[in-house]
Amino acid sequence: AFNGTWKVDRNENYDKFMEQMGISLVKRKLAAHDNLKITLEQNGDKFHVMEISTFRTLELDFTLGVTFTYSLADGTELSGSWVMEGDVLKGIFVRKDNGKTLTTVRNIVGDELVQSYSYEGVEAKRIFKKT
Ligand code: MYR
Repeated sequence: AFNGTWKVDRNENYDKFMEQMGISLVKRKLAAHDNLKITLEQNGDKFHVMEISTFRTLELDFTLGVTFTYSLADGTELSGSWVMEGDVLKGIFVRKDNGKTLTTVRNIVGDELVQSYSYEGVEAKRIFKKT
């Protein structure tokens, strides 16, 4: 169900979320219009991800339940993993610089992919449409 290429359509509370993450105003303004496109390819418990935005192009592989490192566009490193709960992907990641936890969920709602983020009490969503 997650397979395909997803292009960000809209954000909810994303600026506040990034602010909580400690991201500067200038970077937040750029990130709000990053034209993020994510391609997901699932094979069993393995995923291949391609991420394209105005910041960068990046490919990575992860396996459900297996910890990996992911760097945000500003260089902040996260370590964590995704698990599947029912039809929902749940990610728990820890920032390497301060040890604080970022949780994220990917959920298919209708024909959209909804990715929710939570960090230090602030929640946001990015909603993607299939291309
Ligand atoms: C992937 O499955 O796409 C790779 C792993 C993603 C890890 C969690 C992403 C959190 C991104 C937070 C972005 C907010 C920037 C302040």
